[in-house]
Amino acid sequence: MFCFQCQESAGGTGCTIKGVCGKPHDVANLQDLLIYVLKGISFFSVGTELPEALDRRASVFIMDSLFATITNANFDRNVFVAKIREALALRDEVRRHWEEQRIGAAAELPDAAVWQADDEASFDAKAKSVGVLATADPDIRSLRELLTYGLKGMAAYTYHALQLDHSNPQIDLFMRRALAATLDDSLTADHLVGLVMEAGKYGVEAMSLLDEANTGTYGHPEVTKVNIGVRNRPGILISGHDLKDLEELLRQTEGTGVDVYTHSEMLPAHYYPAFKKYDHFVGNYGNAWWLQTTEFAAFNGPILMTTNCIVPPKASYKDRMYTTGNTGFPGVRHIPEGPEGQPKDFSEIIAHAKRCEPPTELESGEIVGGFAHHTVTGIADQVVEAVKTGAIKRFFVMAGCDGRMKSRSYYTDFARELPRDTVILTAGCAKYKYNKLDLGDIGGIPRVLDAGQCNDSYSLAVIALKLKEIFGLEDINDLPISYNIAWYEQKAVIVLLALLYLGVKNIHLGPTLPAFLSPNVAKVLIEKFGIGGITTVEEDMKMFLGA
Ligand code: SF4
Ligand code: SF3
Repeated sequence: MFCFQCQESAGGTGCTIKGVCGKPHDVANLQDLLIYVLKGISFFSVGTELPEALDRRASVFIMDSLFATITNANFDRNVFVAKIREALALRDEVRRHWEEQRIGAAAELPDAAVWQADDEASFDAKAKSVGVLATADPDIRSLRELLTYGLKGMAAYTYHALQLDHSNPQIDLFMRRALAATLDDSLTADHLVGLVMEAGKYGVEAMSLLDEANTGTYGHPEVTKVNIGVRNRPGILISGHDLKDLEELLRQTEGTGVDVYTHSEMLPAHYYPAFKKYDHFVGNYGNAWWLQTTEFAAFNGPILMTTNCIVPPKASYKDRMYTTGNTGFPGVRHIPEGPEGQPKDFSEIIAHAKRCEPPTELESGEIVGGFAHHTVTGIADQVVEAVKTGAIKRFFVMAGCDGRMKSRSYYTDFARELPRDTVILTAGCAKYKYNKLDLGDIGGIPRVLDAGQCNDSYSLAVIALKLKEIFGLEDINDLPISYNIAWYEQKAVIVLLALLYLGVKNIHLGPTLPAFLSPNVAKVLIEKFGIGGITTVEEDMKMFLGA
């Protein structure tokens, strides 16, 4: 195996024996093979008129499969074996239409378009040769992977939007075009840089689509105080990012005597008006994903993982853990999709909760959030006034991911050391590094404004664009906003590409720059966009504040 898609890749270069995330080598290879066959499907579908139902099936399959390979989502080899089989059948179905419509001489077909096998042993054998290292040129490899990881993040957004019946065929078509392009050896680095930038454009569209889906279905997030203590009844802990699963779980647990708590990236669900009506939706339990091994043990009740990030479970709670959607882990029970048009059935988890003790309290108090674009633009006058009077000197976008590395304590220290006339704009689980610090407020505006999940990073872009408009600025970079973003998995990659597409410069990424950036590709990003890493809190504070 060779995987370097996330920030925790071994040695800062790539995982080769087993993932630091716990992904076994055979699963890593099968994920590579699945992506390889997706490229084959894409090859035949670019420019081919497909019957509507097949076209839709291909789009959904591609987004679903890309999402399944995101870091910490699915560790189950059986899932990937089944998906590879389905991918091969779908590819050949698409191929038949391509053959019927093809005009001119037969071109040489790439191996991803023709390779065939049916048995697992052949899958495992082939999987070893189709991964990242199959591209020899380090810069082309770097750009192909940067593009692919951006697509994985984009697929996560479109997948969530689709759960709420929102889709955009243009985004789906771009995904196929981009995947097919990674098979084309005639494309130069410049071509691929162009596609990477285009991915940023479609990334903005995908985030906007999801924002529309979420706010259209559940209302605009509101400023909300979220309880972080517990009650004395059995509970279910729901983690990941899928709001549709949460909605269904809340409905099915109503009146059962079982409470529902959010964990990690599900925290922002409390900000939506649609979920406030449930009395048994108690609060948020614990912190960011990587602390789940202790927090899930203490929860005492069942845990439902709806998306990334799963840490290989400890025996102390493995039998209380459930996966659903695109997540999976061997030996952990999986809640399947409901029958056509019907909701998923969570009765097994609810019955399980009733047999469990209430959660052990980890902490008490409240945290505040709900500062998505609708809320912040609603108080824009107040914010603008605070900027004009100098009460707010600068905003710091500190969105993104949290992670295990000790070096991430930088973000807690950075938040703490920021001058009191600065405001942090955040989204994603990165917030857990500072959302329980008492950083105060500026004239009633909290110094940490949490817009929501990493999926809601779009809000931060909308806020920046709105401020640019109000201040009558030509360039988004003239705003008093600095970007000090923490990344871990591939949704952060598409957020980064989206920000670059919107013209944001001088973004700092940490705790380390991606291992998948070759020195030349990193150089382009540094020279063209001023991308940088982080150093020490002291040095970076001077750099950002020009002191
Ligand atoms: Fe390693 Fe990250 Fe890949 Fe897991 S996802 S195998 S930790 S690079
Ligand atoms: Fe976190 Fe996994 Fe990225 Fe959604 S839960 S931000 S890491």
